[in-house]
Amino acid sequence: MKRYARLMCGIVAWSAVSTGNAGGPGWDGGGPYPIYGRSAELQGTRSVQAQTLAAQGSDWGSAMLEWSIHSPGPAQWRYQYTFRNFNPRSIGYVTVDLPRDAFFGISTNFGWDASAIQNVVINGKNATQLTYSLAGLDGMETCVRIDETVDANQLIVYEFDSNRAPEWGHMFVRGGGPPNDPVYSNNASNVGLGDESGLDAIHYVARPGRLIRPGNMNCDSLINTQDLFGFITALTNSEGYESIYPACNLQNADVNMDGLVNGRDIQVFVDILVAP
Ligand SMILES: [Ca+2]
Ligand SMILES: [Ca+2]
Repeated sequence: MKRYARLMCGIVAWSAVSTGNAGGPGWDGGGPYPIYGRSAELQGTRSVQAQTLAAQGSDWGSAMLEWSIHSPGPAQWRYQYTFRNFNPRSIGYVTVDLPRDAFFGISTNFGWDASAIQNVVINGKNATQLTYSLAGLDGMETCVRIDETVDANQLIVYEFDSNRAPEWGHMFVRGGGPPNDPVYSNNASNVGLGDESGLDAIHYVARPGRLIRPGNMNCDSLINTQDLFGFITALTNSEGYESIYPACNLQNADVNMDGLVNGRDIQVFVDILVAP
């Protein structure tokens, strides 16, 4: 629980606004995609790239995404995203790129962790996640269609609960006109999912991250001797661990739950393997 407490103490008012690609911790701006999988700030803002809006025939030049995340209890997070300065109905879809471990199976027969995004509310009204897909930079995407017109302040507020703490990832926004607009009314799986080339991506957004499951170092469904190598690597070379297991969570090595990954976890890890 110390880890949880520390997370809550880490709330900072943080703002990083830029045009074009927004930077973030660990990203030097090089390459097409930033680095993901690091703990993200619980509050922050991002500008939305103007090119996207121009391409969609709308005016998103000053559009802004703002997020605020709080944790009502252990392993519970409420995510709130506020879109500002969008014209009414100019957002057709919002897509969240989720980590690989939110997705199970193979492409033709898959499932997902329904607890990763649930209890979806848009502008105070219950909404439904429309589609999941094995896509995205981190493994899968989930999409919601924005049926609500914006309120008097031209805000769109997208909220949901998740079993996952925030990590850096990205979201996609897609334009949409009136209901008979072919872009807006088309199938979400065709138009709602993100364009990885980045014109409609908002980089370095705090979004639900990887599940924490202490002791499971290789991200399969088991905790067993197959996790030994990952555990040792996590303790001795954390960067090496993250490059070998990019979809896994280094914090899974914190098996004694004291918030640290170090030698104090070894005996507990051995105990778990002997009596899982
Ligand atoms: Ca495992
Ligand atoms: Ca520990």
